[in-house]
Amino acid sequence: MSKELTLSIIKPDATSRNITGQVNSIIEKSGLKIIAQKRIKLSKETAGKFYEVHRERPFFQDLVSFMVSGPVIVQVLQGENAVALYRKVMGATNPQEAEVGTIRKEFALSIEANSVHGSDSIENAKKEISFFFSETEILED
Ligand code: IDP
Ligand code: MG
Repeated sequence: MSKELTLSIIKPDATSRNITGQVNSIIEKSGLKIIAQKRIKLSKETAGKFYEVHRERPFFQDLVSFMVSGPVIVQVLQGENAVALYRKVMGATNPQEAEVGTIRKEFALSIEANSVHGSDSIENAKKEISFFFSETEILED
């Protein structure tokens, strides 16, 4: 049934260009529902913790600096197969490889400044949602 949840982040390259609404429009047209959303400024510590799995990757420091360079919108999306569906709606990590109509193809500036984050598994979605939201902030349909 349509109870799966995933975590989305609209990244600083998108908030700085004032295209939050355009990103949300693609999300909503895909059938996903934004059931929680807030605009926050990440600290280096929080961004580093969130991207912990990438700590040893060469791009880690740059990624953290980018993620704290401006506000982000953290969101909970609900829908049938929300995790896999949102990965499809986002498009490939590298926008040059992303399919037409995906958020990253439409808006991403580079492989790093690629406009959105989406959880990559149901297990990680649960962890990532609770990283940013308390239960009382999430109103499921
Ligand atoms: P994903 O966001 O598509 O799941 P991940 O491999 O989990 O991609 O990487 C997390 C984020 O790190 C990417 O969205 C992107 O912002 C950044 N990133 C990934 N690969 C590179 C790279 O090769 N160079 C610079 N930044 C990268
Ligand atoms: Mg990832």
